[in-house]
Amino acid sequence: MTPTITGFEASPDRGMGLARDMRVRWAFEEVGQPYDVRLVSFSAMKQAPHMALHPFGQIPTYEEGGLVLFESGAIVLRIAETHEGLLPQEPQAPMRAIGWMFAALNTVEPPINERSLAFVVERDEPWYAERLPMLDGRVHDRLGQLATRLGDSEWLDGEFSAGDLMMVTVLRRMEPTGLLEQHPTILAYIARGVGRPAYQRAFAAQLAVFEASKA
Ligand code: GTB
Repeated sequence: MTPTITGFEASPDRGMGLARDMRVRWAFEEVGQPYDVRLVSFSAMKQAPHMALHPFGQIPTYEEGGLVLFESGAIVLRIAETHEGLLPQEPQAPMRAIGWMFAALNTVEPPINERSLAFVVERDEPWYAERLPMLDGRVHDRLGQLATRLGDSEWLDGEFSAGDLMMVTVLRRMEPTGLLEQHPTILAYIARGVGRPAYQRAFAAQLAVFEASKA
């Protein structure tokens, strides 16, 4: 059974691979699982057929036989648990990799999300300039802590895992801001992630969708 996910019909990131279907595409590519993508418009996302799959009217969703999932973390975990390649084999290592997935989503992504959202919806507001240093500071705190933990390691905990996949996609959200430039360890970590052939295949697939949307 080939799973089907949903993605933006025309991604607002213009093919930069920053939307959350990218992490799911990457996971499929890492484990060699073919997948289908159903593209949805912003209005279709809020209509009954899609809302039945995703209570918040967002992408990505995942359908596999009778199983329907939303939340990119749950979807990547499903892929990781049902295929080899994203969770290490040694005792306790899979749970630590899952812990890093949660860290990416619950500890690193919130300040990154807050910073991104403020730029999108508040940048013309009078308080934005005053608020920005605080938002940047929260991002820098997390990036600095993560860089300290990474040190000279290639990945977060031994071999590449779903934890790294999730973390790299979360960190990439900050690429357009320039904030990453102060964190060479993080930049090198992201470069290792996006240099993986599976990432490149996933990126090309989402870029092709964007290119087609312009035609
Ligand atoms: N917690 C959920 C998950 O991880 O799956 C969050 C899902 C989510 O935020 N989905 C977004 C969405 O559907 C797309 S990824 N938004 C439409 C809506 O809420 O109506 C977020 C995103 C959007 C755009 C960019 N960008 O342009 O750079 C980056 C990320």
